[in-house]
Amino acid sequence: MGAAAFAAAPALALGATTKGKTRKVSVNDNYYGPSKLTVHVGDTVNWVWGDDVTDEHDVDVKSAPKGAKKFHSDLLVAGESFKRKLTTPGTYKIICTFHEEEMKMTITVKKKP
Ligand SMILES: [Cu+2]
Repeated sequence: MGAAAFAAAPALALGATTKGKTRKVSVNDNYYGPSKLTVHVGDTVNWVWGDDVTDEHDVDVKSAPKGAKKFHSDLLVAGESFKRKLTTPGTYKIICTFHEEEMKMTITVKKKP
């Protein structure tokens, strides 16, 4: 048991010091999946428009943490994608400008442990 714990430690330390992860969000006809996402500073969010999407959608930051730059994708269609690295901790509220009432998501960016 002592040996197993010892062997696992270096792998964990390596993971914590390497660059951020990429987290996928699917863009669908009038919803993002998931609608709530928690990531860490330095992670990249990659929005991917599904192959069966029939309408245009975008990714628009409605509110961002203090000091963070807002961003806005083009209106994209099936098979396209858009990514952003999030470097400021806090809460990002994202909407699709075409379907603002129903199509929104929240991303919480946490400081690295
Ligand atoms: Cu939309």
